Amino acid sequence: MDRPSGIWRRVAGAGFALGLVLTGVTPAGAGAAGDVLAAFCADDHSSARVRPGSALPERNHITPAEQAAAERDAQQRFAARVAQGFTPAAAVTVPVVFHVVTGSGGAGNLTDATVSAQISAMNEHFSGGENAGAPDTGYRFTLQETKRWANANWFNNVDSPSVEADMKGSTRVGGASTLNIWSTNTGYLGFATFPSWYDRDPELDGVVIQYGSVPGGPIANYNEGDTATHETGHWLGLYHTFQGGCNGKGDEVADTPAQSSPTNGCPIGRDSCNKKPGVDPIHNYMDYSYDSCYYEFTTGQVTRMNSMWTAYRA
Ligand SMILES: [Ca+2]
Ligand SMILES: [Ca+2]
Ligand SMILES: [Zn+2]
Repeated sequence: MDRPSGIWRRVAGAGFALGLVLTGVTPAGAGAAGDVLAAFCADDHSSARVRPGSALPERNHITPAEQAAAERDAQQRFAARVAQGFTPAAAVTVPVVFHVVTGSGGAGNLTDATVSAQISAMNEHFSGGENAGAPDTGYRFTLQETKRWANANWFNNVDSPSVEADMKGSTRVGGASTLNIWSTNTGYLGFATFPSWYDRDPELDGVVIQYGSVPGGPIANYNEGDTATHETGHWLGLYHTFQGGCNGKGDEVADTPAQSSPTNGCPIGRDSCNKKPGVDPIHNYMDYSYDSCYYEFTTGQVTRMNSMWTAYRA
């Protein structure tokens, strides 16, 4: 494919974490930690969360022109839906089909309990349960089915667009309102499709996560299940909080302060657009901060998700 096909939350190369993992135990439900350690043993590379030496292609670049076109399409679709009598729902329950893809020797074979913990984490995050000031988005997720696929090619090579298409095309369930999540050994923390891409590529619709990012997984600082929340935010139509940088329309959400670049870690008070009001929204699920740093979506993001749901998924 010759166009961006995913929005990627990148894996951090957290070299300092290696010792912690080696001296610890393999987290429950996380599968073989060795694969993850081999993949992630690299030094930290600041805010971009790029794995040093990675040959993975850049797949999340949304140009200003693409963003403008997407916004026009969304507004037209939303207006058409409203004209048909649809109104944004105050609460949406999303059925989830969770695909546990496994490699050789059962690598990545998340337990049912871990899958359940991942869904619970998403519900806590989307309900505003991590911070008193966080709004309840109204989105909830119910596990419709867990499917298990022993396929080392899908597991290890999902970052290849052809393998991704084969995996998704062979396994995806439901229509635009069903969230399919595939846990794999992707070299990224995760990636997702935007709702506006559904009509063009319905078989690709959904979220792919690194199996080590689930609650209790082996990826230090990114193992509280927040990656699935971040990717689901994209699936519901949210951009990164740093989309567009300091100027212009940014992430198209008014109550997330402008941000020039992704956040790494949890730098309280970071202000990457110091000529724009507000400090960076480092606690927002749509930044790149540590899982422990995330605690909110904003009311503006809720409004945007509802509009996108009405336009594309209702
Ligand atoms: Ca904003
Ligand atoms: Ca600022
Ligand atoms: Zn992302």
